[in-house]
Amino acid sequence: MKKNLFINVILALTFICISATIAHKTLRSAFKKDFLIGAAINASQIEEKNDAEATLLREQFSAITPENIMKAEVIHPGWDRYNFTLADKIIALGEKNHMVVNGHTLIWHSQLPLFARQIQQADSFRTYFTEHINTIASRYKGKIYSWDVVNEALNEDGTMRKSVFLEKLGNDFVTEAFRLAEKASPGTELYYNDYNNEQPKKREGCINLIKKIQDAGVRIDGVGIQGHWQKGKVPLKEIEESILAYHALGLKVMITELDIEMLPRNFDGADVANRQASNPALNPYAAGIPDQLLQDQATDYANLFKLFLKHRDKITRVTFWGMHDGQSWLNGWPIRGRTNYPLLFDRAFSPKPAFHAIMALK
Ligand code: 9MR
Repeated sequence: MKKNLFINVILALTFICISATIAHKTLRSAFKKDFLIGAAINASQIEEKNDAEATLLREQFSAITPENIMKAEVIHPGWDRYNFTLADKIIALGEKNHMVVNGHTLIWHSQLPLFARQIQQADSFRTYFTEHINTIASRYKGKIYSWDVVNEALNEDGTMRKSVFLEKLGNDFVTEAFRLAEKASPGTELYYNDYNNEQPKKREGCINLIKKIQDAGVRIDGVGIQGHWQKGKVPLKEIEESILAYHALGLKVMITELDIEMLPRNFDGADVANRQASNPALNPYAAGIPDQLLQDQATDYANLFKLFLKHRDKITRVTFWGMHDGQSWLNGWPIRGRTNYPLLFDRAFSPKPAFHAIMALK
């Protein structure tokens, strides 16, 4: 009897040890008690065309954001025409893999379909705006965890960006968008998302925008700091100040599009309209990147995650803008055809030093 008990205790202890080891092999389990770990995924990843990518996604990530297929030009290409095929598929993928889906994005000045850009009359534009939000948000009511309701409405100095939305609908369009989204999809979390909104001037503008929504009695649940940063230049102080400032407004904070870029460029931020001319000198690691640089990147990532863990009561999700280096938008922006290394997994889907540095914090 005693011998059996002893064997059972040993078996139980072995099981606990093995489980603990397994638990710390993936990002989603290591950070389970802290925040969701997300990835932006493209059409082929939504359709699970590649088995190794599908496994990587399922094992490592607990949240997904469609990189492009919920943007206006894809999901709403004509006045009365919607294309929900891939959007429906990402919702189904999320359910299957127990990953929350963040909708990206209802209102953005970029990637608008031609018909929307050509609307002349302000009242027709308002009808477009209303129908767009109503139709899409209500379709995914009860199915989608959160929406980036408005994306990138601010300039670097904190003033409102001169977009077609501002021009046709006036200053209140952001508040209006949140009001419509809340009505169409009451149970969904609603976020404002931007890049560089950790920088003091833009942060100030972002705070004013959020207060305006709140003062109108409209719900906003969180703010996304995109997090397109560059190696050796991650603004840790500004990021911490921003986490505290947004949290003080009663909001959840998310890092929504994280990557740490390894190649040179001559400006900060992530405005997709900014581009640089191609030049081989600006693509130095096409044949491979020195290990030292990957170690430096790992240090940047570790410092960032130390900060995120310190504020784990305020941060609800950290999403990478892509799963692996081969997929990153930074291979094509701001200069086309480069070889960049911004994420935690390499082109063969293997973990990089940055992955190990983050996991070592747990
Ligand atoms: O990663 C996206 C890329 O594939 C698209 O070509 C680009 C076009 O606008 O948008 C990229 O994603 C952007 C995101 O939607 C909003 N923040 C900046 C991201 C990087 O440009």
